Amino acid sequence: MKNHSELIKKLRAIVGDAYVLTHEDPLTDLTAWEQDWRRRERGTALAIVRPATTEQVAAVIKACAAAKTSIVPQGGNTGMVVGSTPDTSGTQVVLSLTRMNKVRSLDAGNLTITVDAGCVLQNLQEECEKAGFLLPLSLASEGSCTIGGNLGTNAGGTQVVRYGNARELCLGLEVVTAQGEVWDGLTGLRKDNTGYDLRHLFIGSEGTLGVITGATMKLYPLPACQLTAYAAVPSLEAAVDLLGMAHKTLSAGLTGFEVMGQFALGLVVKHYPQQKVPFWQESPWCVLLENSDNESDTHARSGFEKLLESAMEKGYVTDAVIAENITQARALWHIRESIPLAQAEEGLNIKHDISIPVSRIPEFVQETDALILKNFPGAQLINFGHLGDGNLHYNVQAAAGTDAARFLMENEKSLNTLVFESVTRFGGSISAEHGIGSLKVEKLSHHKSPVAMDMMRAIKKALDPDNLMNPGRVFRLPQAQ
Ligand code: FAD
Ligand code: 2HG
Ligand code: ZN
Repeated sequence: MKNHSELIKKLRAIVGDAYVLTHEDPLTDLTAWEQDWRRRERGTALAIVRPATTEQVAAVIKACAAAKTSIVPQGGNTGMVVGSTPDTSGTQVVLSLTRMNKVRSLDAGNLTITVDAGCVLQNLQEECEKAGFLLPLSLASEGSCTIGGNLGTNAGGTQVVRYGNARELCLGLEVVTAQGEVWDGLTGLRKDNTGYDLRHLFIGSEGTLGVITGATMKLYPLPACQLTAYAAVPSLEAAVDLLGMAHKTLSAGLTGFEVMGQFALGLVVKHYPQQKVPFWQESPWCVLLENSDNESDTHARSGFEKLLESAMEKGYVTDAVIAENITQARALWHIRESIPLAQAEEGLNIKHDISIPVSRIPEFVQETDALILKNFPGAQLINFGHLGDGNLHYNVQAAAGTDAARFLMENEKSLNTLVFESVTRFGGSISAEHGIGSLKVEKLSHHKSPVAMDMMRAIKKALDPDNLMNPGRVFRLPQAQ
C-alpha cells in the first residue's frame, strides 16, 4: 500500500489546500469529477487536484511520478467514452485543468490565439468574436468543454466539413510530459518541418501521453453572414446527393451539414415539447445546412435559394425553410443540439460514433439497420450526425417499454460487434470524434492493424514508461507497481 498521505501533503503544498479535494471530508461531493457525463461509470479518486499554472501542473506530475501514482487529466468532463473520470481503485489523481482559463495572447496578424488549456470553448468563441474573428470549433457541449479536452479528444463537431477537426485548427501546444517536463511548442507557425510533429502525437491521445496546458489555435475572419437552412429529405441517398450539390453551389461557404433521423427528432419533441421541430412527422430524415458568406445576407440567401430550388427539382428535398433571422437560426440549431440531451433524458443507450466514406453511408445504414433489427428485435435506432464529414452517431436504444439497463447488460457487446464489423466492411472507423476512452478499449485492437497497435504502444512506452498517464484508456498495459 502506497503512502498516499505524504503525496496529498505535497500536492496541497503545490496548489494550495483549497485546490486538493479528497474523500477525507465526507461533506465534500466529488460527483462532478468522478461521474462521467453519460452516467455510464462512477469512479473514486484519491484526490481532485486543481492547479492554476503550467508550473503547478509540472510540479503535480513530478510528485505523482515520484509516488508512482497515476493521473487522469480532466477538462469539462463532457467526454462520451468514459475517459476523464478515475477508476474505482481510489488511487488515481484527477488533474482538473479548469482553473487554467486565461487567454494568453491574440495575434491578429498571424490569425492565431494562444490560450490556457482549461478555457471553456464557448468563452473562447465569444472572446474571438469580440475581436472580429471566428474560432470555428463548435459542439453542443461548448458551454462546458475545454480546449484541452477538445484537443485531447481531437473533437469534431458541426463545422468540420469546412474547417476540419480540432487537430486541423491547432498550430501549437504546450505540454507537461509524464516526467513533469514542460514542452513549449506554442509556435503559431503554419510551416515547420523540423522533424516529427510532436503536437500531433498529443492531439487525440486522450491524456495518455502528457497533459496539454496551452494551445495556439487558428482564427478566421468573421464571415459577413452565417445563414441556416433546414430541409426535409426523402432518404439518406437524397441527403448525400444534396450534400454533393451543396458543395458545388456554396463551395467554401458550406460550413455545416447535419443529418437527423425521424426517431431522433421524435425524442426532442417528446422531451422538449416547447421546441418547434419542422417536418419531422412527414419525413424520414431532415438536414440542417449552414452557409457562411463573406459578402452579405442577401448573397448567402440567394445561394441557399438556388441550392434548395435545384434540390427540390431533382427530388433531393421535399420541403425547406431558411432562417429569417438569428433567433430562428438558433432555434433550428437548438433542435439538432438537443438530440444527445433528449437521448440522455430517455435513459441509458448504446452510442456508436462512427465514420464511413460519405458515398457509402446510405448502403451502410440500410444493411446495418436490417442486421440490428433481425438480431435485436424491437431495438430503436437513433441516427443523426455530421453527414458533411461522414460521421454518424448511430445510436441504439432498448425496445420501447423494456428495461434499458438490462438491454445494455445483455446486448451491448454483441451489438457493438455487429455494428463495428459492419463499419469495418464499409471501410469506416469505430471512433470518428469521441475517442476510445474506456468504453472502446476492447474493440480497438480488432479494428486497427497489429502494426498500428504496435507503433501506438511503442509511443506510449517511450513517453510514459510507467504507464501513469490515464492508464486503461485507449489501450490496457501492465501497471507499474
Ligand atoms: P473531458 O471530458 O474532461 O476529457 C476528455 C478526454 O480528454 C479524456 O481522456 C481526458 O483525460 C482528456 N483531456 C482532458 N483535458 C486534457 C488536457 N488538458 N490534456 C490532455 N488530455 C486531456 N464531441 C465531439 O467531438 N463532437 C461533438 O459534436 C460533440 N458533441 C457533444 C455534445 C454533448 C451534449 C456532449 C455532452 C458531448 C459532446 N461531445 C462532442 C463530446 C465532448 O464534449 C468532447 O469530447 C470534448 O472535446 C471533451 O472536452 P472536455 O473538456 O469536456 O474533456
Ligand atoms: C453530437 O454530435 C455529439 O451531438 C454527441 O457528438 C453524439 O450523443 C451522441 O451520440
Ligand atoms: Zn458529434
